[in-house]
Amino acid sequence: MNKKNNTKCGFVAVMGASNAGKSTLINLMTGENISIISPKVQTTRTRVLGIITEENSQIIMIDTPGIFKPRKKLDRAMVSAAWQGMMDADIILLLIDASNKAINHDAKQIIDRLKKERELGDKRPIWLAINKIDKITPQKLLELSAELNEMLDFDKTFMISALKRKGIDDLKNSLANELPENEFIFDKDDITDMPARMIAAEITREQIYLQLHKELPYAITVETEKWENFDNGSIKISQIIYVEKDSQKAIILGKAGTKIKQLGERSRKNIEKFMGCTIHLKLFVKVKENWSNDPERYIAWGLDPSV
Ligand SMILES: Nc1nc2c(ncn2[C@@H]2O[C@H](COP(=O)(O)OP(=O)(O)OP(=O)(O)O)[C@@H](O)[C@H]2O)c(=O)[nH]1
Ligand SMILES: [Mg+2]
Repeated sequence: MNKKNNTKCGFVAVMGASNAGKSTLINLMTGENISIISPKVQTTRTRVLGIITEENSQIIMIDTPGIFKPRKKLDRAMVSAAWQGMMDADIILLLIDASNKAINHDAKQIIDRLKKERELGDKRPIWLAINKIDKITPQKLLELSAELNEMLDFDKTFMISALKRKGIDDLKNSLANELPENEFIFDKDDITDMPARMIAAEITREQIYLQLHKELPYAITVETEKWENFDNGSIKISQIIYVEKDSQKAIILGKAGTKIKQLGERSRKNIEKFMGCTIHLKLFVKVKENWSNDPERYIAWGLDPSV
């Protein structure tokens, strides 16, 4: 009798405080920039899947918004999406930023919640990955690892640098081994379930995070309004940047429209890299005072407006 090749497939939720490097890790593992990255906190706003398919295994990484103390409605929806990601996973991977002076409050909150889940009988593996090891000494790293393992008895501990690509193969192989035996859920060529028009909007939002200062990135959201494919293979994309006030619109436009031009050029180049074709990108700025309370904006992003 012919034995069928057993395949393994499952979800890994990457949890962590804002800025721990969750999106950097997932992009590195999938080999594509599917989740946007910035040095600012609260970059990821919704659940993003990164799919890694190798011969017999399909690891579906769930990139989650960082956990932080929510103040506004959007914050609550983001944090809720992160916990939902955790509930959906077969393996929970907690990412800790080793470059922080001490284990921060948000990381402690996550550890407390995971501990509670375990006490309630949750048997799923909880793994620890200490990230940004390029920024600390081996001595400090060992101390941090011991401290974290004292707080929660992690099933496995990894020491990695997502930026410098250290320790990633070991983590990936271990995840693939631990996954349950299942048929593949996604096609082997899929890298994410996020529609291209949403990724294109995220790429523009990434530029806003990178090029505009202070609180402004938190006052905007970007949506792709139109997407036209042409016979010559190029794509015309129109996007709306929603802001809350006229003064914010003025900052995004810049003097004589210089800022929005710069944003549009960088975003276009990155969308071209991602899509592998010529992109014509048009950006519009709209003032919508209450966009962060508008259920439509949440639904567009797969967030729950009712939390
Ligand atoms: N030095 C160093 N920096 C890193 C490493 N991994 C990520 N970073 C940086 O940390 C910052 C935050 O990275 P992100 O991947 O956006 O972090 P995140 O956890 O997804 O953040 P949120 O989406 O805001 O929750 C970026 O500036 C990254 O370049 C690492 O291993 N070493
Ligand atoms: Mg992120």
